[in-house]
Amino acid sequence: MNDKLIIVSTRLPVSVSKVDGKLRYESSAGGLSTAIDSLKKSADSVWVGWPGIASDDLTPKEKTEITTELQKRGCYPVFLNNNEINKFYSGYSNSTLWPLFHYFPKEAQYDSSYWDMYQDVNMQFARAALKFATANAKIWVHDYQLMLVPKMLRDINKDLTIGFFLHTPFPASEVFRLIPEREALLEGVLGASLIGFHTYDYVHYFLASTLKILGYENTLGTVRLDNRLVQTDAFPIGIDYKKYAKGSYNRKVSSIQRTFDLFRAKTQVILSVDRADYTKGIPERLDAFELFLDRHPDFLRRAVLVIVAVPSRGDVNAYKELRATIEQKVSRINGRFSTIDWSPITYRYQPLPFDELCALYARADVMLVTPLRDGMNLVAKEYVAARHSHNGVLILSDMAGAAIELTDALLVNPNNTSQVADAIYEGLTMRETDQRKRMRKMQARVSQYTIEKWAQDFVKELSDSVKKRDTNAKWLNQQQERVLLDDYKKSSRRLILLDYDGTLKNFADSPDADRSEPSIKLKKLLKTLTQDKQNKIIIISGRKRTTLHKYFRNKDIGLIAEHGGWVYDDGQWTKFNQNTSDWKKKVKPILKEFVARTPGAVLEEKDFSFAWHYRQVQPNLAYVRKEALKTKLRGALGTDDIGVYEGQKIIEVKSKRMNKGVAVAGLAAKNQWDFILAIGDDYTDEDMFLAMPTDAYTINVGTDHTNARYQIRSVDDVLELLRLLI
Ligand code: GDG
Repeated sequence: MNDKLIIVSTRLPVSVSKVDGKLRYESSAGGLSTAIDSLKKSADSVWVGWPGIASDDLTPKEKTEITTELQKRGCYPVFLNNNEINKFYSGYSNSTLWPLFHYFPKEAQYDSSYWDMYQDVNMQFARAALKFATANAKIWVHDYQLMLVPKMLRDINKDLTIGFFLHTPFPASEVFRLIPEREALLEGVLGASLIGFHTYDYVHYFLASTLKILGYENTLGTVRLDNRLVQTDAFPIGIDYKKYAKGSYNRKVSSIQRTFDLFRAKTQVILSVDRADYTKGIPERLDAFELFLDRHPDFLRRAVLVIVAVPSRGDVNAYKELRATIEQKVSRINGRFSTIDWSPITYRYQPLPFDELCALYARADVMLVTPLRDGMNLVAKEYVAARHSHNGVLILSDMAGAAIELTDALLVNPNNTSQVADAIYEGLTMRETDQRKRMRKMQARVSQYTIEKWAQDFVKELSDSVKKRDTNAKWLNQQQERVLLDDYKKSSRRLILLDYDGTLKNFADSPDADRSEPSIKLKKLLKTLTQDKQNKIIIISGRKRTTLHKYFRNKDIGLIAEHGGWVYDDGQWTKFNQNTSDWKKKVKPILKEFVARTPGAVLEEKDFSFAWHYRQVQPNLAYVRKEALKTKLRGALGTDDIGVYEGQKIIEVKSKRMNKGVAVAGLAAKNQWDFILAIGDDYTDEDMFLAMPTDAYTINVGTDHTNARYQIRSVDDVLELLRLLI
C-alpha cells in the first residue's frame, strides 16, 4: 500500500460559505492543490485545514454536513471561531509574523493573547493531523501560521515523518530575533525532519538563527539535535505551467482581449497584479510610474498602467491604510496626466476572473512585479508562462525569491524609484529580438521546475531524509535491547562503564560542579545497581577527581577522573600521570587570553589538563574563536605529546596518552567479565569503545558517527535502560 500523505495548511483548497442559509462549497484551484493532485497518483492523501467559515455561524448539524462533504473531496476541516480567527490569523500570523518576516518591524504587533491563541490553534491542527497519521504516513505542514505544529506532532509521536515548508521569506537573524517567542518558533519548526524554503538565502538565515538563538550547529545544512537530524534545503516553488500557457489563448481570452483593444488599441500596456499587501510595493511602483511619465512625456497616450489589487486581510489596520495610500496616488497621477478621453492608470480593487487575468498577462508588454519583499512571487512566473508569443518584458524586484531564477528579467531594487522608472522605459523600448531571447530563457526555467516537480521533489527528499536517519544511526532496537537484558541476566561478573555529562546527566550551561550534581533519583539508581554484588560500576569522566568524589561518595562505585588521570578503587585514589608543569606553563597564557577576549568562555584547570568551555559563548563568535584557539595551541605545543581536542562545546588540552581507552583497556582485558556495558556520548568515549572486546555492549548517546555498536537517543533513554537492568 502507498504511504499516506497528510497536507496541513491554514486554508483548505475548498472554501465553505453560507448563502441564504445554505452551505456553498467553492474549490480554489490554487497552485498547491494542483501539485497535491499530481502527488495523489502515488499517495493516498488528505488535506487538513480551515474551511474559511467561522464556526460561530454553524450549527452542530452543519458542521457534520461540512465534514462529510469535505471528506468526499479529500479534506478534513479544522473549525475556527471568530475569536480564534481574529487572534491566531489576523493577530499573531498576519500582524506579528508576516510583517517581521517581510522586514516591516514597525508594523509588527506583540500581544501575548495573540501568542496564546497561536499555540492553541496550532495544537488543534496538530491533533487533527494526528487522526490520519498511520505508521508510514508523511505529514507536510505549510507556512508561517503553523510553525509550532511539527514539534507538537513530534512530542506526541517521535517517529513521525514530518516536513515543513515556509512560503514567505525567512528573515535575517537580526530581524527574526525581535520576535518575543523566537525560541519556541524555531523549536517548533525543528520538530520536522525536513524544512524547505524558496531560496538558499532563507535557508542560510534560518540556520543562522538556530545557531545564534538556540546554539544548534549544522553541517552542510543538516542541524544535529541531541537525538535527531534535521535537514534544511531550498525548493523554489513553481507554477502549473500548462494552465497559464494554455489559459492565455483560449477563445474567451481572445474575446476579452479584443474588447480591451477597443479602448487601448496601439497602446502599450504595463501590468501590475498583486494581493493588496504592503509587502508588494504598490505605492512605490506608482511613484516610479509617475517619475517615468515626468521623464518621458512622449509616452502619454502611448502607454498605460493597469493595476489589479486584490483585497486581502481587510481586518488588519495596515491593510486599510495601504488601500487609502494606493487610491490617493492613483488619483493624483490620473489627476495630473489625464485628458478628457484618456487616463494613464486603470485601477481595479477586486479580484479578476482567471480568464481575464490570463488575457491581461498575454496582452501586457511590460509586467511590473516590484515587491519590497516576497518569498517567491508566482505572478512573475505566471506572466512568463502566459507569453506564448515569447515577447514581453518582465521587470522584477530583486527582493523577490523569483529573482534568483528569473535572471533574464530586468532586475530592480524596488526602493530605487529612479531605477524602476528607467526599467519601465527600457522595457517599453526594448527590441523585439532581445525580448524574445530573454523570455525564452525564462520560459525554459519556469516550464521545467513546475509546481508538480516542486511537490514531488519535496516529498521525495522527505522520504530520503527518513531513510538516511534510519541507515546512518545504529539505534538499539527492541530486539537488541531484549538480547542485552537477557545477557545481563545470565551473567554474573559484569563491568558497567558509564560516562557522566551527556550520558547520565544532561549538560548544564556552565561546567561548575554545583550545576551538574546528580539527582537523588540517579544516585538511587546507581546505588541499586551497585548493591548487586555481581556488578562492577565505574563512572568514567573528564571531570576533576574532587568533583566526582563529591558527586559519588558511595565507596562501591569506581571512579575514573580526568579521562584516566585519576582512578578511585576500594576507597583509594591513584594517580596515573606524568609531570605537566612544562606544557601547562606554555598554554595557560594563551587559554587565558582567549577567555578574556571571548565573553562567556570559561577556563577549567585540572591536574593533568585544561578545558576551555564555550557553551555560553555567542555561537558565531565561539566558532571563530575555537578555530583560532586550536591553531594557536597546536602551534605552541609543536610536536609534544600533548593534544588539542574538541568535545561537546569544549576544547581540551591533555596528554595524548591519557584517554579513556588507555584507562579501561587493562580492566576490560582482564578475563574476569562475562558481560561488559560501556555508555558514553563524547569523543573521549570513542577511545573507550575502541578499547572494548568485540562482544561488549558499547552504546553511544546521540546522532554522531560512532565506534560503538549501538546508539540511543538521550540521557533519559540511558536511565531507562539502566532501570531495565534492575
Ligand atoms: C505567498 C508568498 C509565494 C492574484 N490576483 C489575482 C489572482 N492572483 C493569484 C496569482 C498568484 C497568486 O494569486 C499570488 O501569489 P504570489 O506568489 O504572487 O503571492 P502571495 O499570495 O503573497 O503568496 C509568495 C507564494 O506564497 C507561494 O509560495 O510565492 O511569495 O507571499 O497565483 O495569479 N488570481 C486571479 N485573479 C486575480 O485577480 N484569478
